[in-house]
Amino acid sequence: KTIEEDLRNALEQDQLELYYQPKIDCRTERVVGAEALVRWHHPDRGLILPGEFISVAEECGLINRLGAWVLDRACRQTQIWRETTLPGLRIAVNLSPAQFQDAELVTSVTQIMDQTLLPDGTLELEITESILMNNPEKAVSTLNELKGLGVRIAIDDFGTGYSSLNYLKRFPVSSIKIDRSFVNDIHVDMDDKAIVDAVIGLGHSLNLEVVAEGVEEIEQHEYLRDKGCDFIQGFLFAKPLPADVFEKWVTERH
Ligand code: G
Ligand code: G
Ligand code: MN
Ligand code: NA
Repeated sequence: KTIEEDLRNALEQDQLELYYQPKIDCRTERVVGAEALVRWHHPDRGLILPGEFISVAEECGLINRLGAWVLDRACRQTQIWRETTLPGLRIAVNLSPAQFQDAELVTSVTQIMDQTLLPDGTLELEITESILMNNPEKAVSTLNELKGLGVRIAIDDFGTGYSSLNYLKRFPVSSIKIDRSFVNDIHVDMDDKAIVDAVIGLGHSLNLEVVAEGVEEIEQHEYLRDKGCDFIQGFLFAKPLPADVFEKWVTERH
């Protein structure tokens, strides 16, 4: 059987699971939210990471179903957490380019927001720079519709794309996530320092929240905190965790 057939089954047979990576306030070190990251429990092959199957889902037209499942699951879980153990929690969900272009996206986000009643600003969708460049006019209108639903937009992997900076002005974006390739050597490499300093300054002067990804060392956290970065994610704090483990991790930490 091909991975494509297997993936069809996965959706029907409940083999997908969301893991959650904490997003931490750089200054107070409190957990403010989570990024949902999909995992596949393959009956024969065990745990498969999204790097191996998101592109397959895109190619075989399953990405919209998969993405709708992720969005629905992440928002329902967040609603439950907010009402029980984790009040105020925010949730970020990754969108692939095909999902962003799907005419049904705004409709399905509207439905989920109606069903879960998540307050404005609770749901954040992470998109990459390339999504905005394919069809900028369409992208602006989609983003404005999402913004009207109280959804925040983050630019993921910021700095790795080809686009000009002017889209930060034109598109209704609320945060940027500095790609982890810039964060890796931040405490030792002068060029990476310069890039990260500039991105934090740029983000703040445009009133955007700045998030740094891939923080693994205390020195990286300290550098980012001293430069005024708002939020951080990374293995220094936690890997992406299954829902029950995430909940326990956050409640024991606070
Ligand atoms: O979880 P991991 O670090 O292995 O994620 C690898 C990549 O897969 C990341 O770029 C992430 O954005 C992407 N990814 C994870 N979950 C999802 C998802 O639910 N939808 C989409 N479109 N991409 C995802
Ligand atoms: O592209 P995106 O930002 O959505 O990717 C998220 C991916 O980054 C997840 O697969 C997650 O496992 C990974 N990740 C998260 N924190 C770290 C980290 O500190 N170091 C490394 N190497 N990967 C990380
Ligand atoms: Mn992401
Ligand atoms: Na990223």
